[in-house]
Amino acid sequence: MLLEAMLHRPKFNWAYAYDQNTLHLRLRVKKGDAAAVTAITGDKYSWEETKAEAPMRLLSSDELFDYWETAVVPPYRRLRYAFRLTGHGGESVVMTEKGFFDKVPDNPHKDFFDFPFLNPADVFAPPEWVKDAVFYQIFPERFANGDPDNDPEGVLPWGGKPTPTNFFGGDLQGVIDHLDHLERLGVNAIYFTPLFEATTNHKYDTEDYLRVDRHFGTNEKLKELVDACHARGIRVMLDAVFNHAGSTFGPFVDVAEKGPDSPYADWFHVREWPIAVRDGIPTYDAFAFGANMPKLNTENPEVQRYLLKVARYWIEEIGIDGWRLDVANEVDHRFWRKFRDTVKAAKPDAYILGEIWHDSLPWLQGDQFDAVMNYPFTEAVLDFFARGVTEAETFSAKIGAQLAAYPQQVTETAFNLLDSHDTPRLLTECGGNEAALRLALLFQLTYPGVPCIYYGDEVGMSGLGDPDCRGCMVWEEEKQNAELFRFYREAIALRRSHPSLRGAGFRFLYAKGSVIVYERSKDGERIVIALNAGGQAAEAAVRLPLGGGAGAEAGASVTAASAGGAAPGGAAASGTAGAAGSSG
Ligand code: ARE
Ligand code: CA
Repeated sequence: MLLEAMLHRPKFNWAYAYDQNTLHLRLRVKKGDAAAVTAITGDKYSWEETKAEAPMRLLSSDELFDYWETAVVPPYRRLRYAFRLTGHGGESVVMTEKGFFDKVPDNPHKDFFDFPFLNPADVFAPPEWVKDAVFYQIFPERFANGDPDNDPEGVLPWGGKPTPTNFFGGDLQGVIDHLDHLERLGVNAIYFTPLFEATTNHKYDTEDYLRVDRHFGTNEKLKELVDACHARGIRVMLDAVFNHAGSTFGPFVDVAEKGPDSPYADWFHVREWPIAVRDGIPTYDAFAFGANMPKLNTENPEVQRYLLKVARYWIEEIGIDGWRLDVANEVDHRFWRKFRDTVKAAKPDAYILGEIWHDSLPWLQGDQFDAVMNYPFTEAVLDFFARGVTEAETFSAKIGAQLAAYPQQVTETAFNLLDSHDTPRLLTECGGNEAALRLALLFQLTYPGVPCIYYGDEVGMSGLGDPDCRGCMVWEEEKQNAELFRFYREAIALRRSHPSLRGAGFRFLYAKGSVIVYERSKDGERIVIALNAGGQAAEAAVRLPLGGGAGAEAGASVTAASAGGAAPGGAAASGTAGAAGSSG
């Protein structure tokens, strides 16, 4: 076995509290190296009386490594531990914090890893409701125009081509008018991109954090919308743009006018006075190099007080259920810790979702965010199902790496999207191939985490990246893809009616060429799903795990239609075992 490949560190995704009693231990080993792994555990203050061994199971694999995992309930909430690995030839090695041993060292727990104490305050506990949520993302300027009286000047007829600067008059009344559509689709949570007063059509340049944009409605209108949503069991999450303000934000206007003498001079990061833009680069920090988006100094206590008041206001006065944090990774961690404490004090089960496109573990330790927008998931799914640039082996490796990279709680509440207002639409990524879209959607809706559907995808809208993906919602029935809508509705209903499709229990049974077969399980319910992303029908021989007896299996052959044809290339077998048939 390759010792250099073995990795473990206490805390992070390797040894963490899953709940108030349970620790999860994980170990990385070279792929295929270990035949069995055991955790040797005990309490540091009563080693002899408490020592025990726990077999580990294979959690997932990526291209290079296997990840082994076990759950342990320590008798006194403390754990000393090491790992015994056995190779396929029967050779074995013990891995401790101090290195590798041929056998368990004489004074074992001195050299072992230490999880000092399972303190409930440190347990990362994302809101429970999120695990059962299916989100729907709305870009308010483009969803529906319910009130022509509040339209901005120069508003264009609904359905025109979106540009970075044009307006079509969408508003909150339009959303209220179409809640039936959301309910029919089966979603139970909305994510709104920014709603507050701002100059642009996307509203990421906030002018007033305490007022709904006049072209969208009023604070009272938002309250009416939130209440109407709650009455239907739909939760509401808003976008918090706290990394930067807009250049028309009062304090920034003051700074631009008065320079260093402004009482708000320290609210921003001015590198050089006066406020100006030289060769396209502002003299102050901004989002990217956008002069209209000055970065806020979230280390300044006054700025903190102001933004935390904003965070509380929309929860306490308007009743929202969560915050999506824009450009979350460019804001300091200390601010986000205060933000979390404030938000959770106002509403303990509020969902805090950071916008981070890259590895996000530092923000997902329980003291900052509940989840991040899972763009690595997006990329893996699109490459396999939509763009056809990866094979099943690579896809399963990418997903396997993601499962191992985070604590299980993170997997359970990750925000899994296939597109957004910042990316091309799913159908466009699929090159217009609706069967491929259906497969990607099925995977999204049968995967652990929180799926989010971007408005309009369900009726067949397409679009390239920003701004093309921000088209006006298609409401004329004859222009909607009714069959696709039915498929979305059924896929969402399928997820919502099977707990195993929402839980963390996920493993690949097969991944070769264009075919994946995976098992979803929870509390005795098991569902096996086979998807074929290829252009031709394919067959796969799979060992299906049986319920009950350990290791019991049954052979099965799966035939999956191709994604190239009219029929989606999926097949599913549910129950404890048995052959998976073709759904055609
Ligand atoms: C405008 C134009 C664009 C143009 C851009 C260039 O519309 O056509 O390309 O300016 O400056 C908002 C608006 C955008 C607007 C932008 C700037 O919605 O329409 O673009 O403001 O005025 C990175 C960030 C991530 C950010 C994306 C866009 O890390 O935080 O870029 N996303 C949020 C919102 C956006 C919003 C802003 C931030 C600003 O969701 O809608 O833009 O408030 C890789 C990188 C990522 C990168 C990602 C996308 O994967 O790893 O870091 O995200 O690509 O580019
Ligand atoms: Ca309007």
